[in-house]
Amino acid sequence: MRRSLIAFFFLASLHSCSYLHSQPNHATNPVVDSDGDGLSDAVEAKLLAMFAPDFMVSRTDCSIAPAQFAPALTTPTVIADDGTIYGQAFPRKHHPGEVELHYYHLWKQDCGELGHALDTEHVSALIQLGRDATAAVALYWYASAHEDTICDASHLALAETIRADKHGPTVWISRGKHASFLSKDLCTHGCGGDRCDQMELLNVRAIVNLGETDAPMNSIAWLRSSDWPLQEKMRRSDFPQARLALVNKSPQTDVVWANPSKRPAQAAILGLNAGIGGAAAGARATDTAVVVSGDDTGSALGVTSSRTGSALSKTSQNVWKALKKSADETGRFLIPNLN
Ligand SMILES: [Ca+2]
Repeated sequence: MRRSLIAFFFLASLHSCSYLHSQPNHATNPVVDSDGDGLSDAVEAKLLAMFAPDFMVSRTDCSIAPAQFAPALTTPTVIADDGTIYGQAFPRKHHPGEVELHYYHLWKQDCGELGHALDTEHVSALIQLGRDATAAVALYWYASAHEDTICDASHLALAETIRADKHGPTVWISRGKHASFLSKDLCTHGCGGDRCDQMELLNVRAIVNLGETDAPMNSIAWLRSSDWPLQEKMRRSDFPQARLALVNKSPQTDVVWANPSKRPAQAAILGLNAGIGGAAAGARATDTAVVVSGDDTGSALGVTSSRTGSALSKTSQNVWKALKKSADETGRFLIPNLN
């Protein structure tokens, strides 16, 4: 699938003479930039195909697969649970030559604890452009997991660390909750309820470019719907400088938490007094989510402390139940917007 997509978009991009251009849609400019962000449609398509992750999903997921939504409707409406991935590509502000790619897996429903209709999840990459499309490399990868909640276990790493600088990484999507993980082992180290079992490679039907929120592509009318937080996720960078600094100051083997400040609160919920943040990292700083082993394990990452991870896994099974119990007793949810 990936090879056929790459071949298609490579041919399409042959007509593009540059990545960035200053006069989009000018009558004399043959390069089309439908969403007006300065990056041609052909280059956006090529980059999205080139770095498309391999998504691992559970064959027992009650929502089946990332869904395709009816483009012309302003309310997100599922056509089919058919493995559609939606992409976004835009230049990184104030960093010429860098592009951010977002890969959204959008689901009919979150069917884990505290489930809800629709589920808006994604992973993203920061790309360094080269002199031509084939020379582009990924610098960092980010995976969202319960983003914007107290259970936020989102994380990021150098692309080289997870061996995904020339192509996409393997991404593990937890069953029912659809949190994204750059390591299968990390799946159970979030904030409860995440399981990555009975996994299989998602057969991606297509990668559909969303464009930008003010200039959708492919006739999509639901980008700004208030039924889900997609607009918010599309409008922000996943790679602010402070977050990249967390990676850059850590050992090159480490995957780090994107929001380490939330880990103490999660530890309290889990009843773990001693730093959930270092769950898989032994004595490493609490910024570290997992340490990639030095042996040749490919994209199946190893961890340095399976003993600690196992203990946390058992504990986390009760987290969603505890949160729900709290909500039942206090009349309000501790986490207002579960992703
Ligand atoms: Ca764009």
